[in-house]
Amino acid sequence: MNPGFNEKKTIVLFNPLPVKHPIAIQNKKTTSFQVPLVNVPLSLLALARMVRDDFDVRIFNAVVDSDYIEKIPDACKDALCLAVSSMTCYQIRDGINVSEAIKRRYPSLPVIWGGYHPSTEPEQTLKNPFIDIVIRGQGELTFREVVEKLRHNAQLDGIPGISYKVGNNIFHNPERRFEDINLFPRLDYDLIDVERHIKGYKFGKRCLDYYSSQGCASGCSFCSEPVFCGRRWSGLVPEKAASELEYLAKTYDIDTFMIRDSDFFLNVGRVKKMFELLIEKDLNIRLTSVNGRMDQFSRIGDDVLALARRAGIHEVFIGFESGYQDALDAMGKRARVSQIMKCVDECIKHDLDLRGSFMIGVPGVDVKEEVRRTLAEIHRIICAYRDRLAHMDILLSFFTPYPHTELYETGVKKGLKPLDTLEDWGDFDQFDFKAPWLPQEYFDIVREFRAGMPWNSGCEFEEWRKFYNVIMQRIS
Ligand code: B12
Ligand code: SF4
Repeated sequence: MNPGFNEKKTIVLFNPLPVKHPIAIQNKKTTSFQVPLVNVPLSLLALARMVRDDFDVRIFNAVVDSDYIEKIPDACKDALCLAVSSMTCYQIRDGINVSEAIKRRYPSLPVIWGGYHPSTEPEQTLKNPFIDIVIRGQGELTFREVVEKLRHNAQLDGIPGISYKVGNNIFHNPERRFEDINLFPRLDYDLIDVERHIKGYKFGKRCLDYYSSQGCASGCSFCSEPVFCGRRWSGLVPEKAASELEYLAKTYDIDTFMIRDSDFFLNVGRVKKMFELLIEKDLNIRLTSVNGRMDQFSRIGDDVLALARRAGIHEVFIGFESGYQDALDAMGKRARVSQIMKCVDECIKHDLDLRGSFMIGVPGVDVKEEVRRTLAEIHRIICAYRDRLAHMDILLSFFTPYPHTELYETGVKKGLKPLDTLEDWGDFDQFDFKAPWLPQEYFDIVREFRAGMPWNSGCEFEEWRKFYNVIMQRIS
């Protein structure tokens, strides 16, 4: 039965499962081992806020809705569209499976994809027979316009920021301007079952995801962010961010927020004001995983960091990436190895926990030096935190290619097999990607080193020191 004139059409939004790896699923952790897999589907909430007044929005998040395979087809009956969000990971495979099931059952239901992967690979994405429309980049305004057109059965030409298929022909409309996120309404967390999205994290029991800015102004050559947002960035004004945090903390009894920005500290004036407001509000909340760039963080200044700590910032997340300057340069980090310990010293001085990430296997650099110096740098950080190991952790991963990044192209020249289809990307296991230029011996050493790090193995500092010396002897 078709909905009546005044009845709202249903829009089904789906966030597929990010990881398939058995360890991750078992522990409900991501590949980083420390970060819980349960995440608020912020991407979908960002879209939902634009359409919820006029449509009946149904959100499925695979990490919490374990029955999504059965429930989504029922929700799609008489719906206006199915919209899927995907990063470059197992989400693609899971998203394809669900899109296929829906298309087989409702062949005329439009299936829309958005997020980092489709945005950076729209053509390949649309070659998949079960996907009709790709929304590229920031989704809010584009999604709103697309569903309006679908509701009125109108043509999609003229909507900036989309790629779409008519028969076998793929069309790419011009790019859409990256909007100021202050123009959008606040996220409606009540569209999801918030209780099921609250996780324990570090010292907090009720941790919720939140973001206060979108995009990143840097141009690191391994990262999708510059391809996705063209180095643009937009941040909520401090008053808005502080009042949203206050609202969420009070409404859902939240003690910790996991901050999902890509470049939180970019505008120092903004964060200073936000910290002052949070101090004034005295919310007794912790902000964790707050992302900072090492070049900027190492120079940000004691006054800002002291304010940050008073405002509730308990942990910063810094992408150090490498202890080898050649690798940092190849990654376009615009940072110096010496800034790593500067950041560490700042964190210790201001009682900020540290979560740092490093990667091994950058194409085009001397592998032995890369491994040796990076492991040594990690050891240096561990030594600095030796009496307070619970206050730091390091995510050590392997270089993984992402579509249309500079280092993907370098990788292909160095023997990486090109990933030519959406399915190739979806089935590409990034859990521990061993690049063809990374010798097995070093790959194994890095994995052993990672498993032996104190927070992964449970060892004490002295034990760690001995283990580290043995590993380093094998490299020199
Ligand atoms: C939270 C998060 C996660 C969560 C899962 C999030 C989820 N969707 O379920 C976890 C921690 C599981 C995760 C995992 C990974 N992540 Co992650 N993650 C993030 C993070 C920090 C925030 C995402 C977010 O919610 N942003 C806020 C929302 C509002 O923004 P958005 O997602 O971009 O959505 C907007 C648009 O993209 C678009 N949009 C998005 N979806 C859709 C869908 C439709 C239909 C439409 C129309 C529009 C649309 O509209 C939205 C509003 O403007 C981002 C960085 C960032 N700041 O975005 C990285 C990021 C997305 N992750 C990234 C990566 C690489 C990963 C990993 C693959 C890393 C790895 N190798 O381990 C893993 C994958 C799984 C694994 N192996 O563990 C990359 C993405 C690169 C890429 N090409 O996909 C990012 C950009 C970080 C980075 N700079 O490298 N991640
Ligand atoms: S690695 Fe971090 S700083 Fe560099 S472009 Fe990506 S999000 Fe921005």
